[in-house]
Amino acid sequence: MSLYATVVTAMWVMLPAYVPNNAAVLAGGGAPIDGGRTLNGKRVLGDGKTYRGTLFGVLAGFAVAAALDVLQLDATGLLGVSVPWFPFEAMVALPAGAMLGDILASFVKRRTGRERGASFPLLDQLDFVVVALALTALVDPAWFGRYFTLDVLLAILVLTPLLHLATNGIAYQLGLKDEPW
Ligand code: CTP
Ligand code: K
Ligand code: MG
Repeated sequence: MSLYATVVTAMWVMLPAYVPNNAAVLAGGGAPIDGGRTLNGKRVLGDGKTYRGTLFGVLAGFAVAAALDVLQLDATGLLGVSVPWFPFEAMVALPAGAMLGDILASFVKRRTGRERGASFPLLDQLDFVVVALALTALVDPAWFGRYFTLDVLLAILVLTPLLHLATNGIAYQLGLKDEPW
């Protein structure tokens, strides 16, 4: 695959996992998932992980995957790259895995003494990617193997932190997010 095709495939296939974090920021507020409970004196997850944000994030990622499926044939012609078509399993696993990864990262942050909103370089930028990929590989290994080739995985690992920092920086500038990470 050319570098162009690799990058286009990587971004297309990851969009349903990229959108949930940003959608959750817009929908945040409401009851925290941990119900305010603590573990060794620290919140289990913290007020930054809510039912509303999680549900909205997963639904937004699902909707994006569905929309991309509608555009798939046109995009393939327009971009000159045979972009992936998302099966139902991937439409759920990519956004649900992304939200789960973000939640697990907050668990790790609280256990390591970081307050809500504190940054944890690399974990912040890759938590959602790792779990989104793992869950997708679990529910549809054949589809995963077809599109997540080694070059695509490498492009995802390099481009995701940059994209994540850029979108969060924009959300911070717009006043939607409290911190730029
Ligand atoms: N959010 C949410 N539910 C989620 C994830 C995010 O409601 N599952 C919302 C919250 O309003 C959160 C905001 O999106 O404050 C930003 O998300 P994030 O940066 O992941 O949370 P933080 O507040 O920074 O908390 P943490 O330190 O636990 O990451
Ligand atoms: K986060
Ligand atoms: Mg944060």
